Amino acid sequence: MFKVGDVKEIALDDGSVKPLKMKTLSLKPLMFEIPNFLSADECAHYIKVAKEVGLEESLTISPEIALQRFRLMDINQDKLLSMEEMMLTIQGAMDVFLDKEDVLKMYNETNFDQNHDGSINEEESKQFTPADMRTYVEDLVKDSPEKRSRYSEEVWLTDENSVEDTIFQSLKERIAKVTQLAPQIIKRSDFQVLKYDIKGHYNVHYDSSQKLNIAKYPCCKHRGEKGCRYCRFMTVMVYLNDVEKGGETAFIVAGNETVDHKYIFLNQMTNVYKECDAAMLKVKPELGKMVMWYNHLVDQDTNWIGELDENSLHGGCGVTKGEKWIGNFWITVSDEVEKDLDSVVETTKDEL
Ligand SMILES: [Ca+2]
Ligand SMILES: [Ca+2]
Repeated sequence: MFKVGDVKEIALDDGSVKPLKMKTLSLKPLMFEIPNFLSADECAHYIKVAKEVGLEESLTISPEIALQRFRLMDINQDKLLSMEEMMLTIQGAMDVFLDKEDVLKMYNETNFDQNHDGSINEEESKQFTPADMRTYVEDLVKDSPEKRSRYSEEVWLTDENSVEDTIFQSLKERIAKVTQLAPQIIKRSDFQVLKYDIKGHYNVHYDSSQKLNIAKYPCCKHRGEKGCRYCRFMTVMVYLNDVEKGGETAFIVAGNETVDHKYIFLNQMTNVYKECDAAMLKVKPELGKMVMWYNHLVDQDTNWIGELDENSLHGGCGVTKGEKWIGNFWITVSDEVEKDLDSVVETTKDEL
């Protein structure tokens, strides 16, 4: 069994002199770190390739969807929207995290709060539509990207643009070795390189989907299919540089017995840009270091991907000095458990 703080040595059969040292960071979610998983040259390689292929701004929610899911969050049902309720309304619809000063400024600049009492009544809410609010908020985040749920640039490195890349192919073998998963599973997973500038961050989220949504989303998404859910059994993240300040990966409920989503939402705990220090577990970026964790529990019957591990909720804290580069390997499995398991059994045989 694993114990937090334990270090296990993993010898690589690729001619490396030193074995890797895998340390257990958490049991909920099950999570490990391996320093020097990539060499400085390998890190530089991925940054160079990412720049060559070209990074694009990471997308957040589209304006159309923001309007579709717009709900006034009158949580105490007094038919008045308080300042906090307005903050949650904008967060819920637009993935933008305003503070009280921002809301007050919006009221002042738009005459939304006509009677100037700091809250919005039914009459006032009719004058200022969700579309008006969206336009205002979109303008605001242009100058204040730290208020968005996510601020980064990204590029996918796939077999199509990197099949000739022997460094990339050997990384996959190394990942197969440390995760003890079949190379076939690693091979069909996606690798993404991300760059965070100053104020770059990613508020708290899950990397995978709940399995209980299986009726609504019956298939496992592998790049872009519509109507499927994410089946990212594990996340393997590598830090490609040393960050001067900030940019920790924060697991806000690691090790907690229960995860109270309502409490987390109402207290804006998902905003790691502001609340990074409150996280239960923080991993500092370090050139070449890898962290990996299970996004899902293991199903007792199939011994394979089970329900989402609610403790895997995490985010990337704000970069306050320098820039941050990471690579994310999302280990995606399928609903064809037998097929996935067959390939694992084959690997295990090889090792015997
Ligand atoms: Ca209210
Ligand atoms: Ca008012």
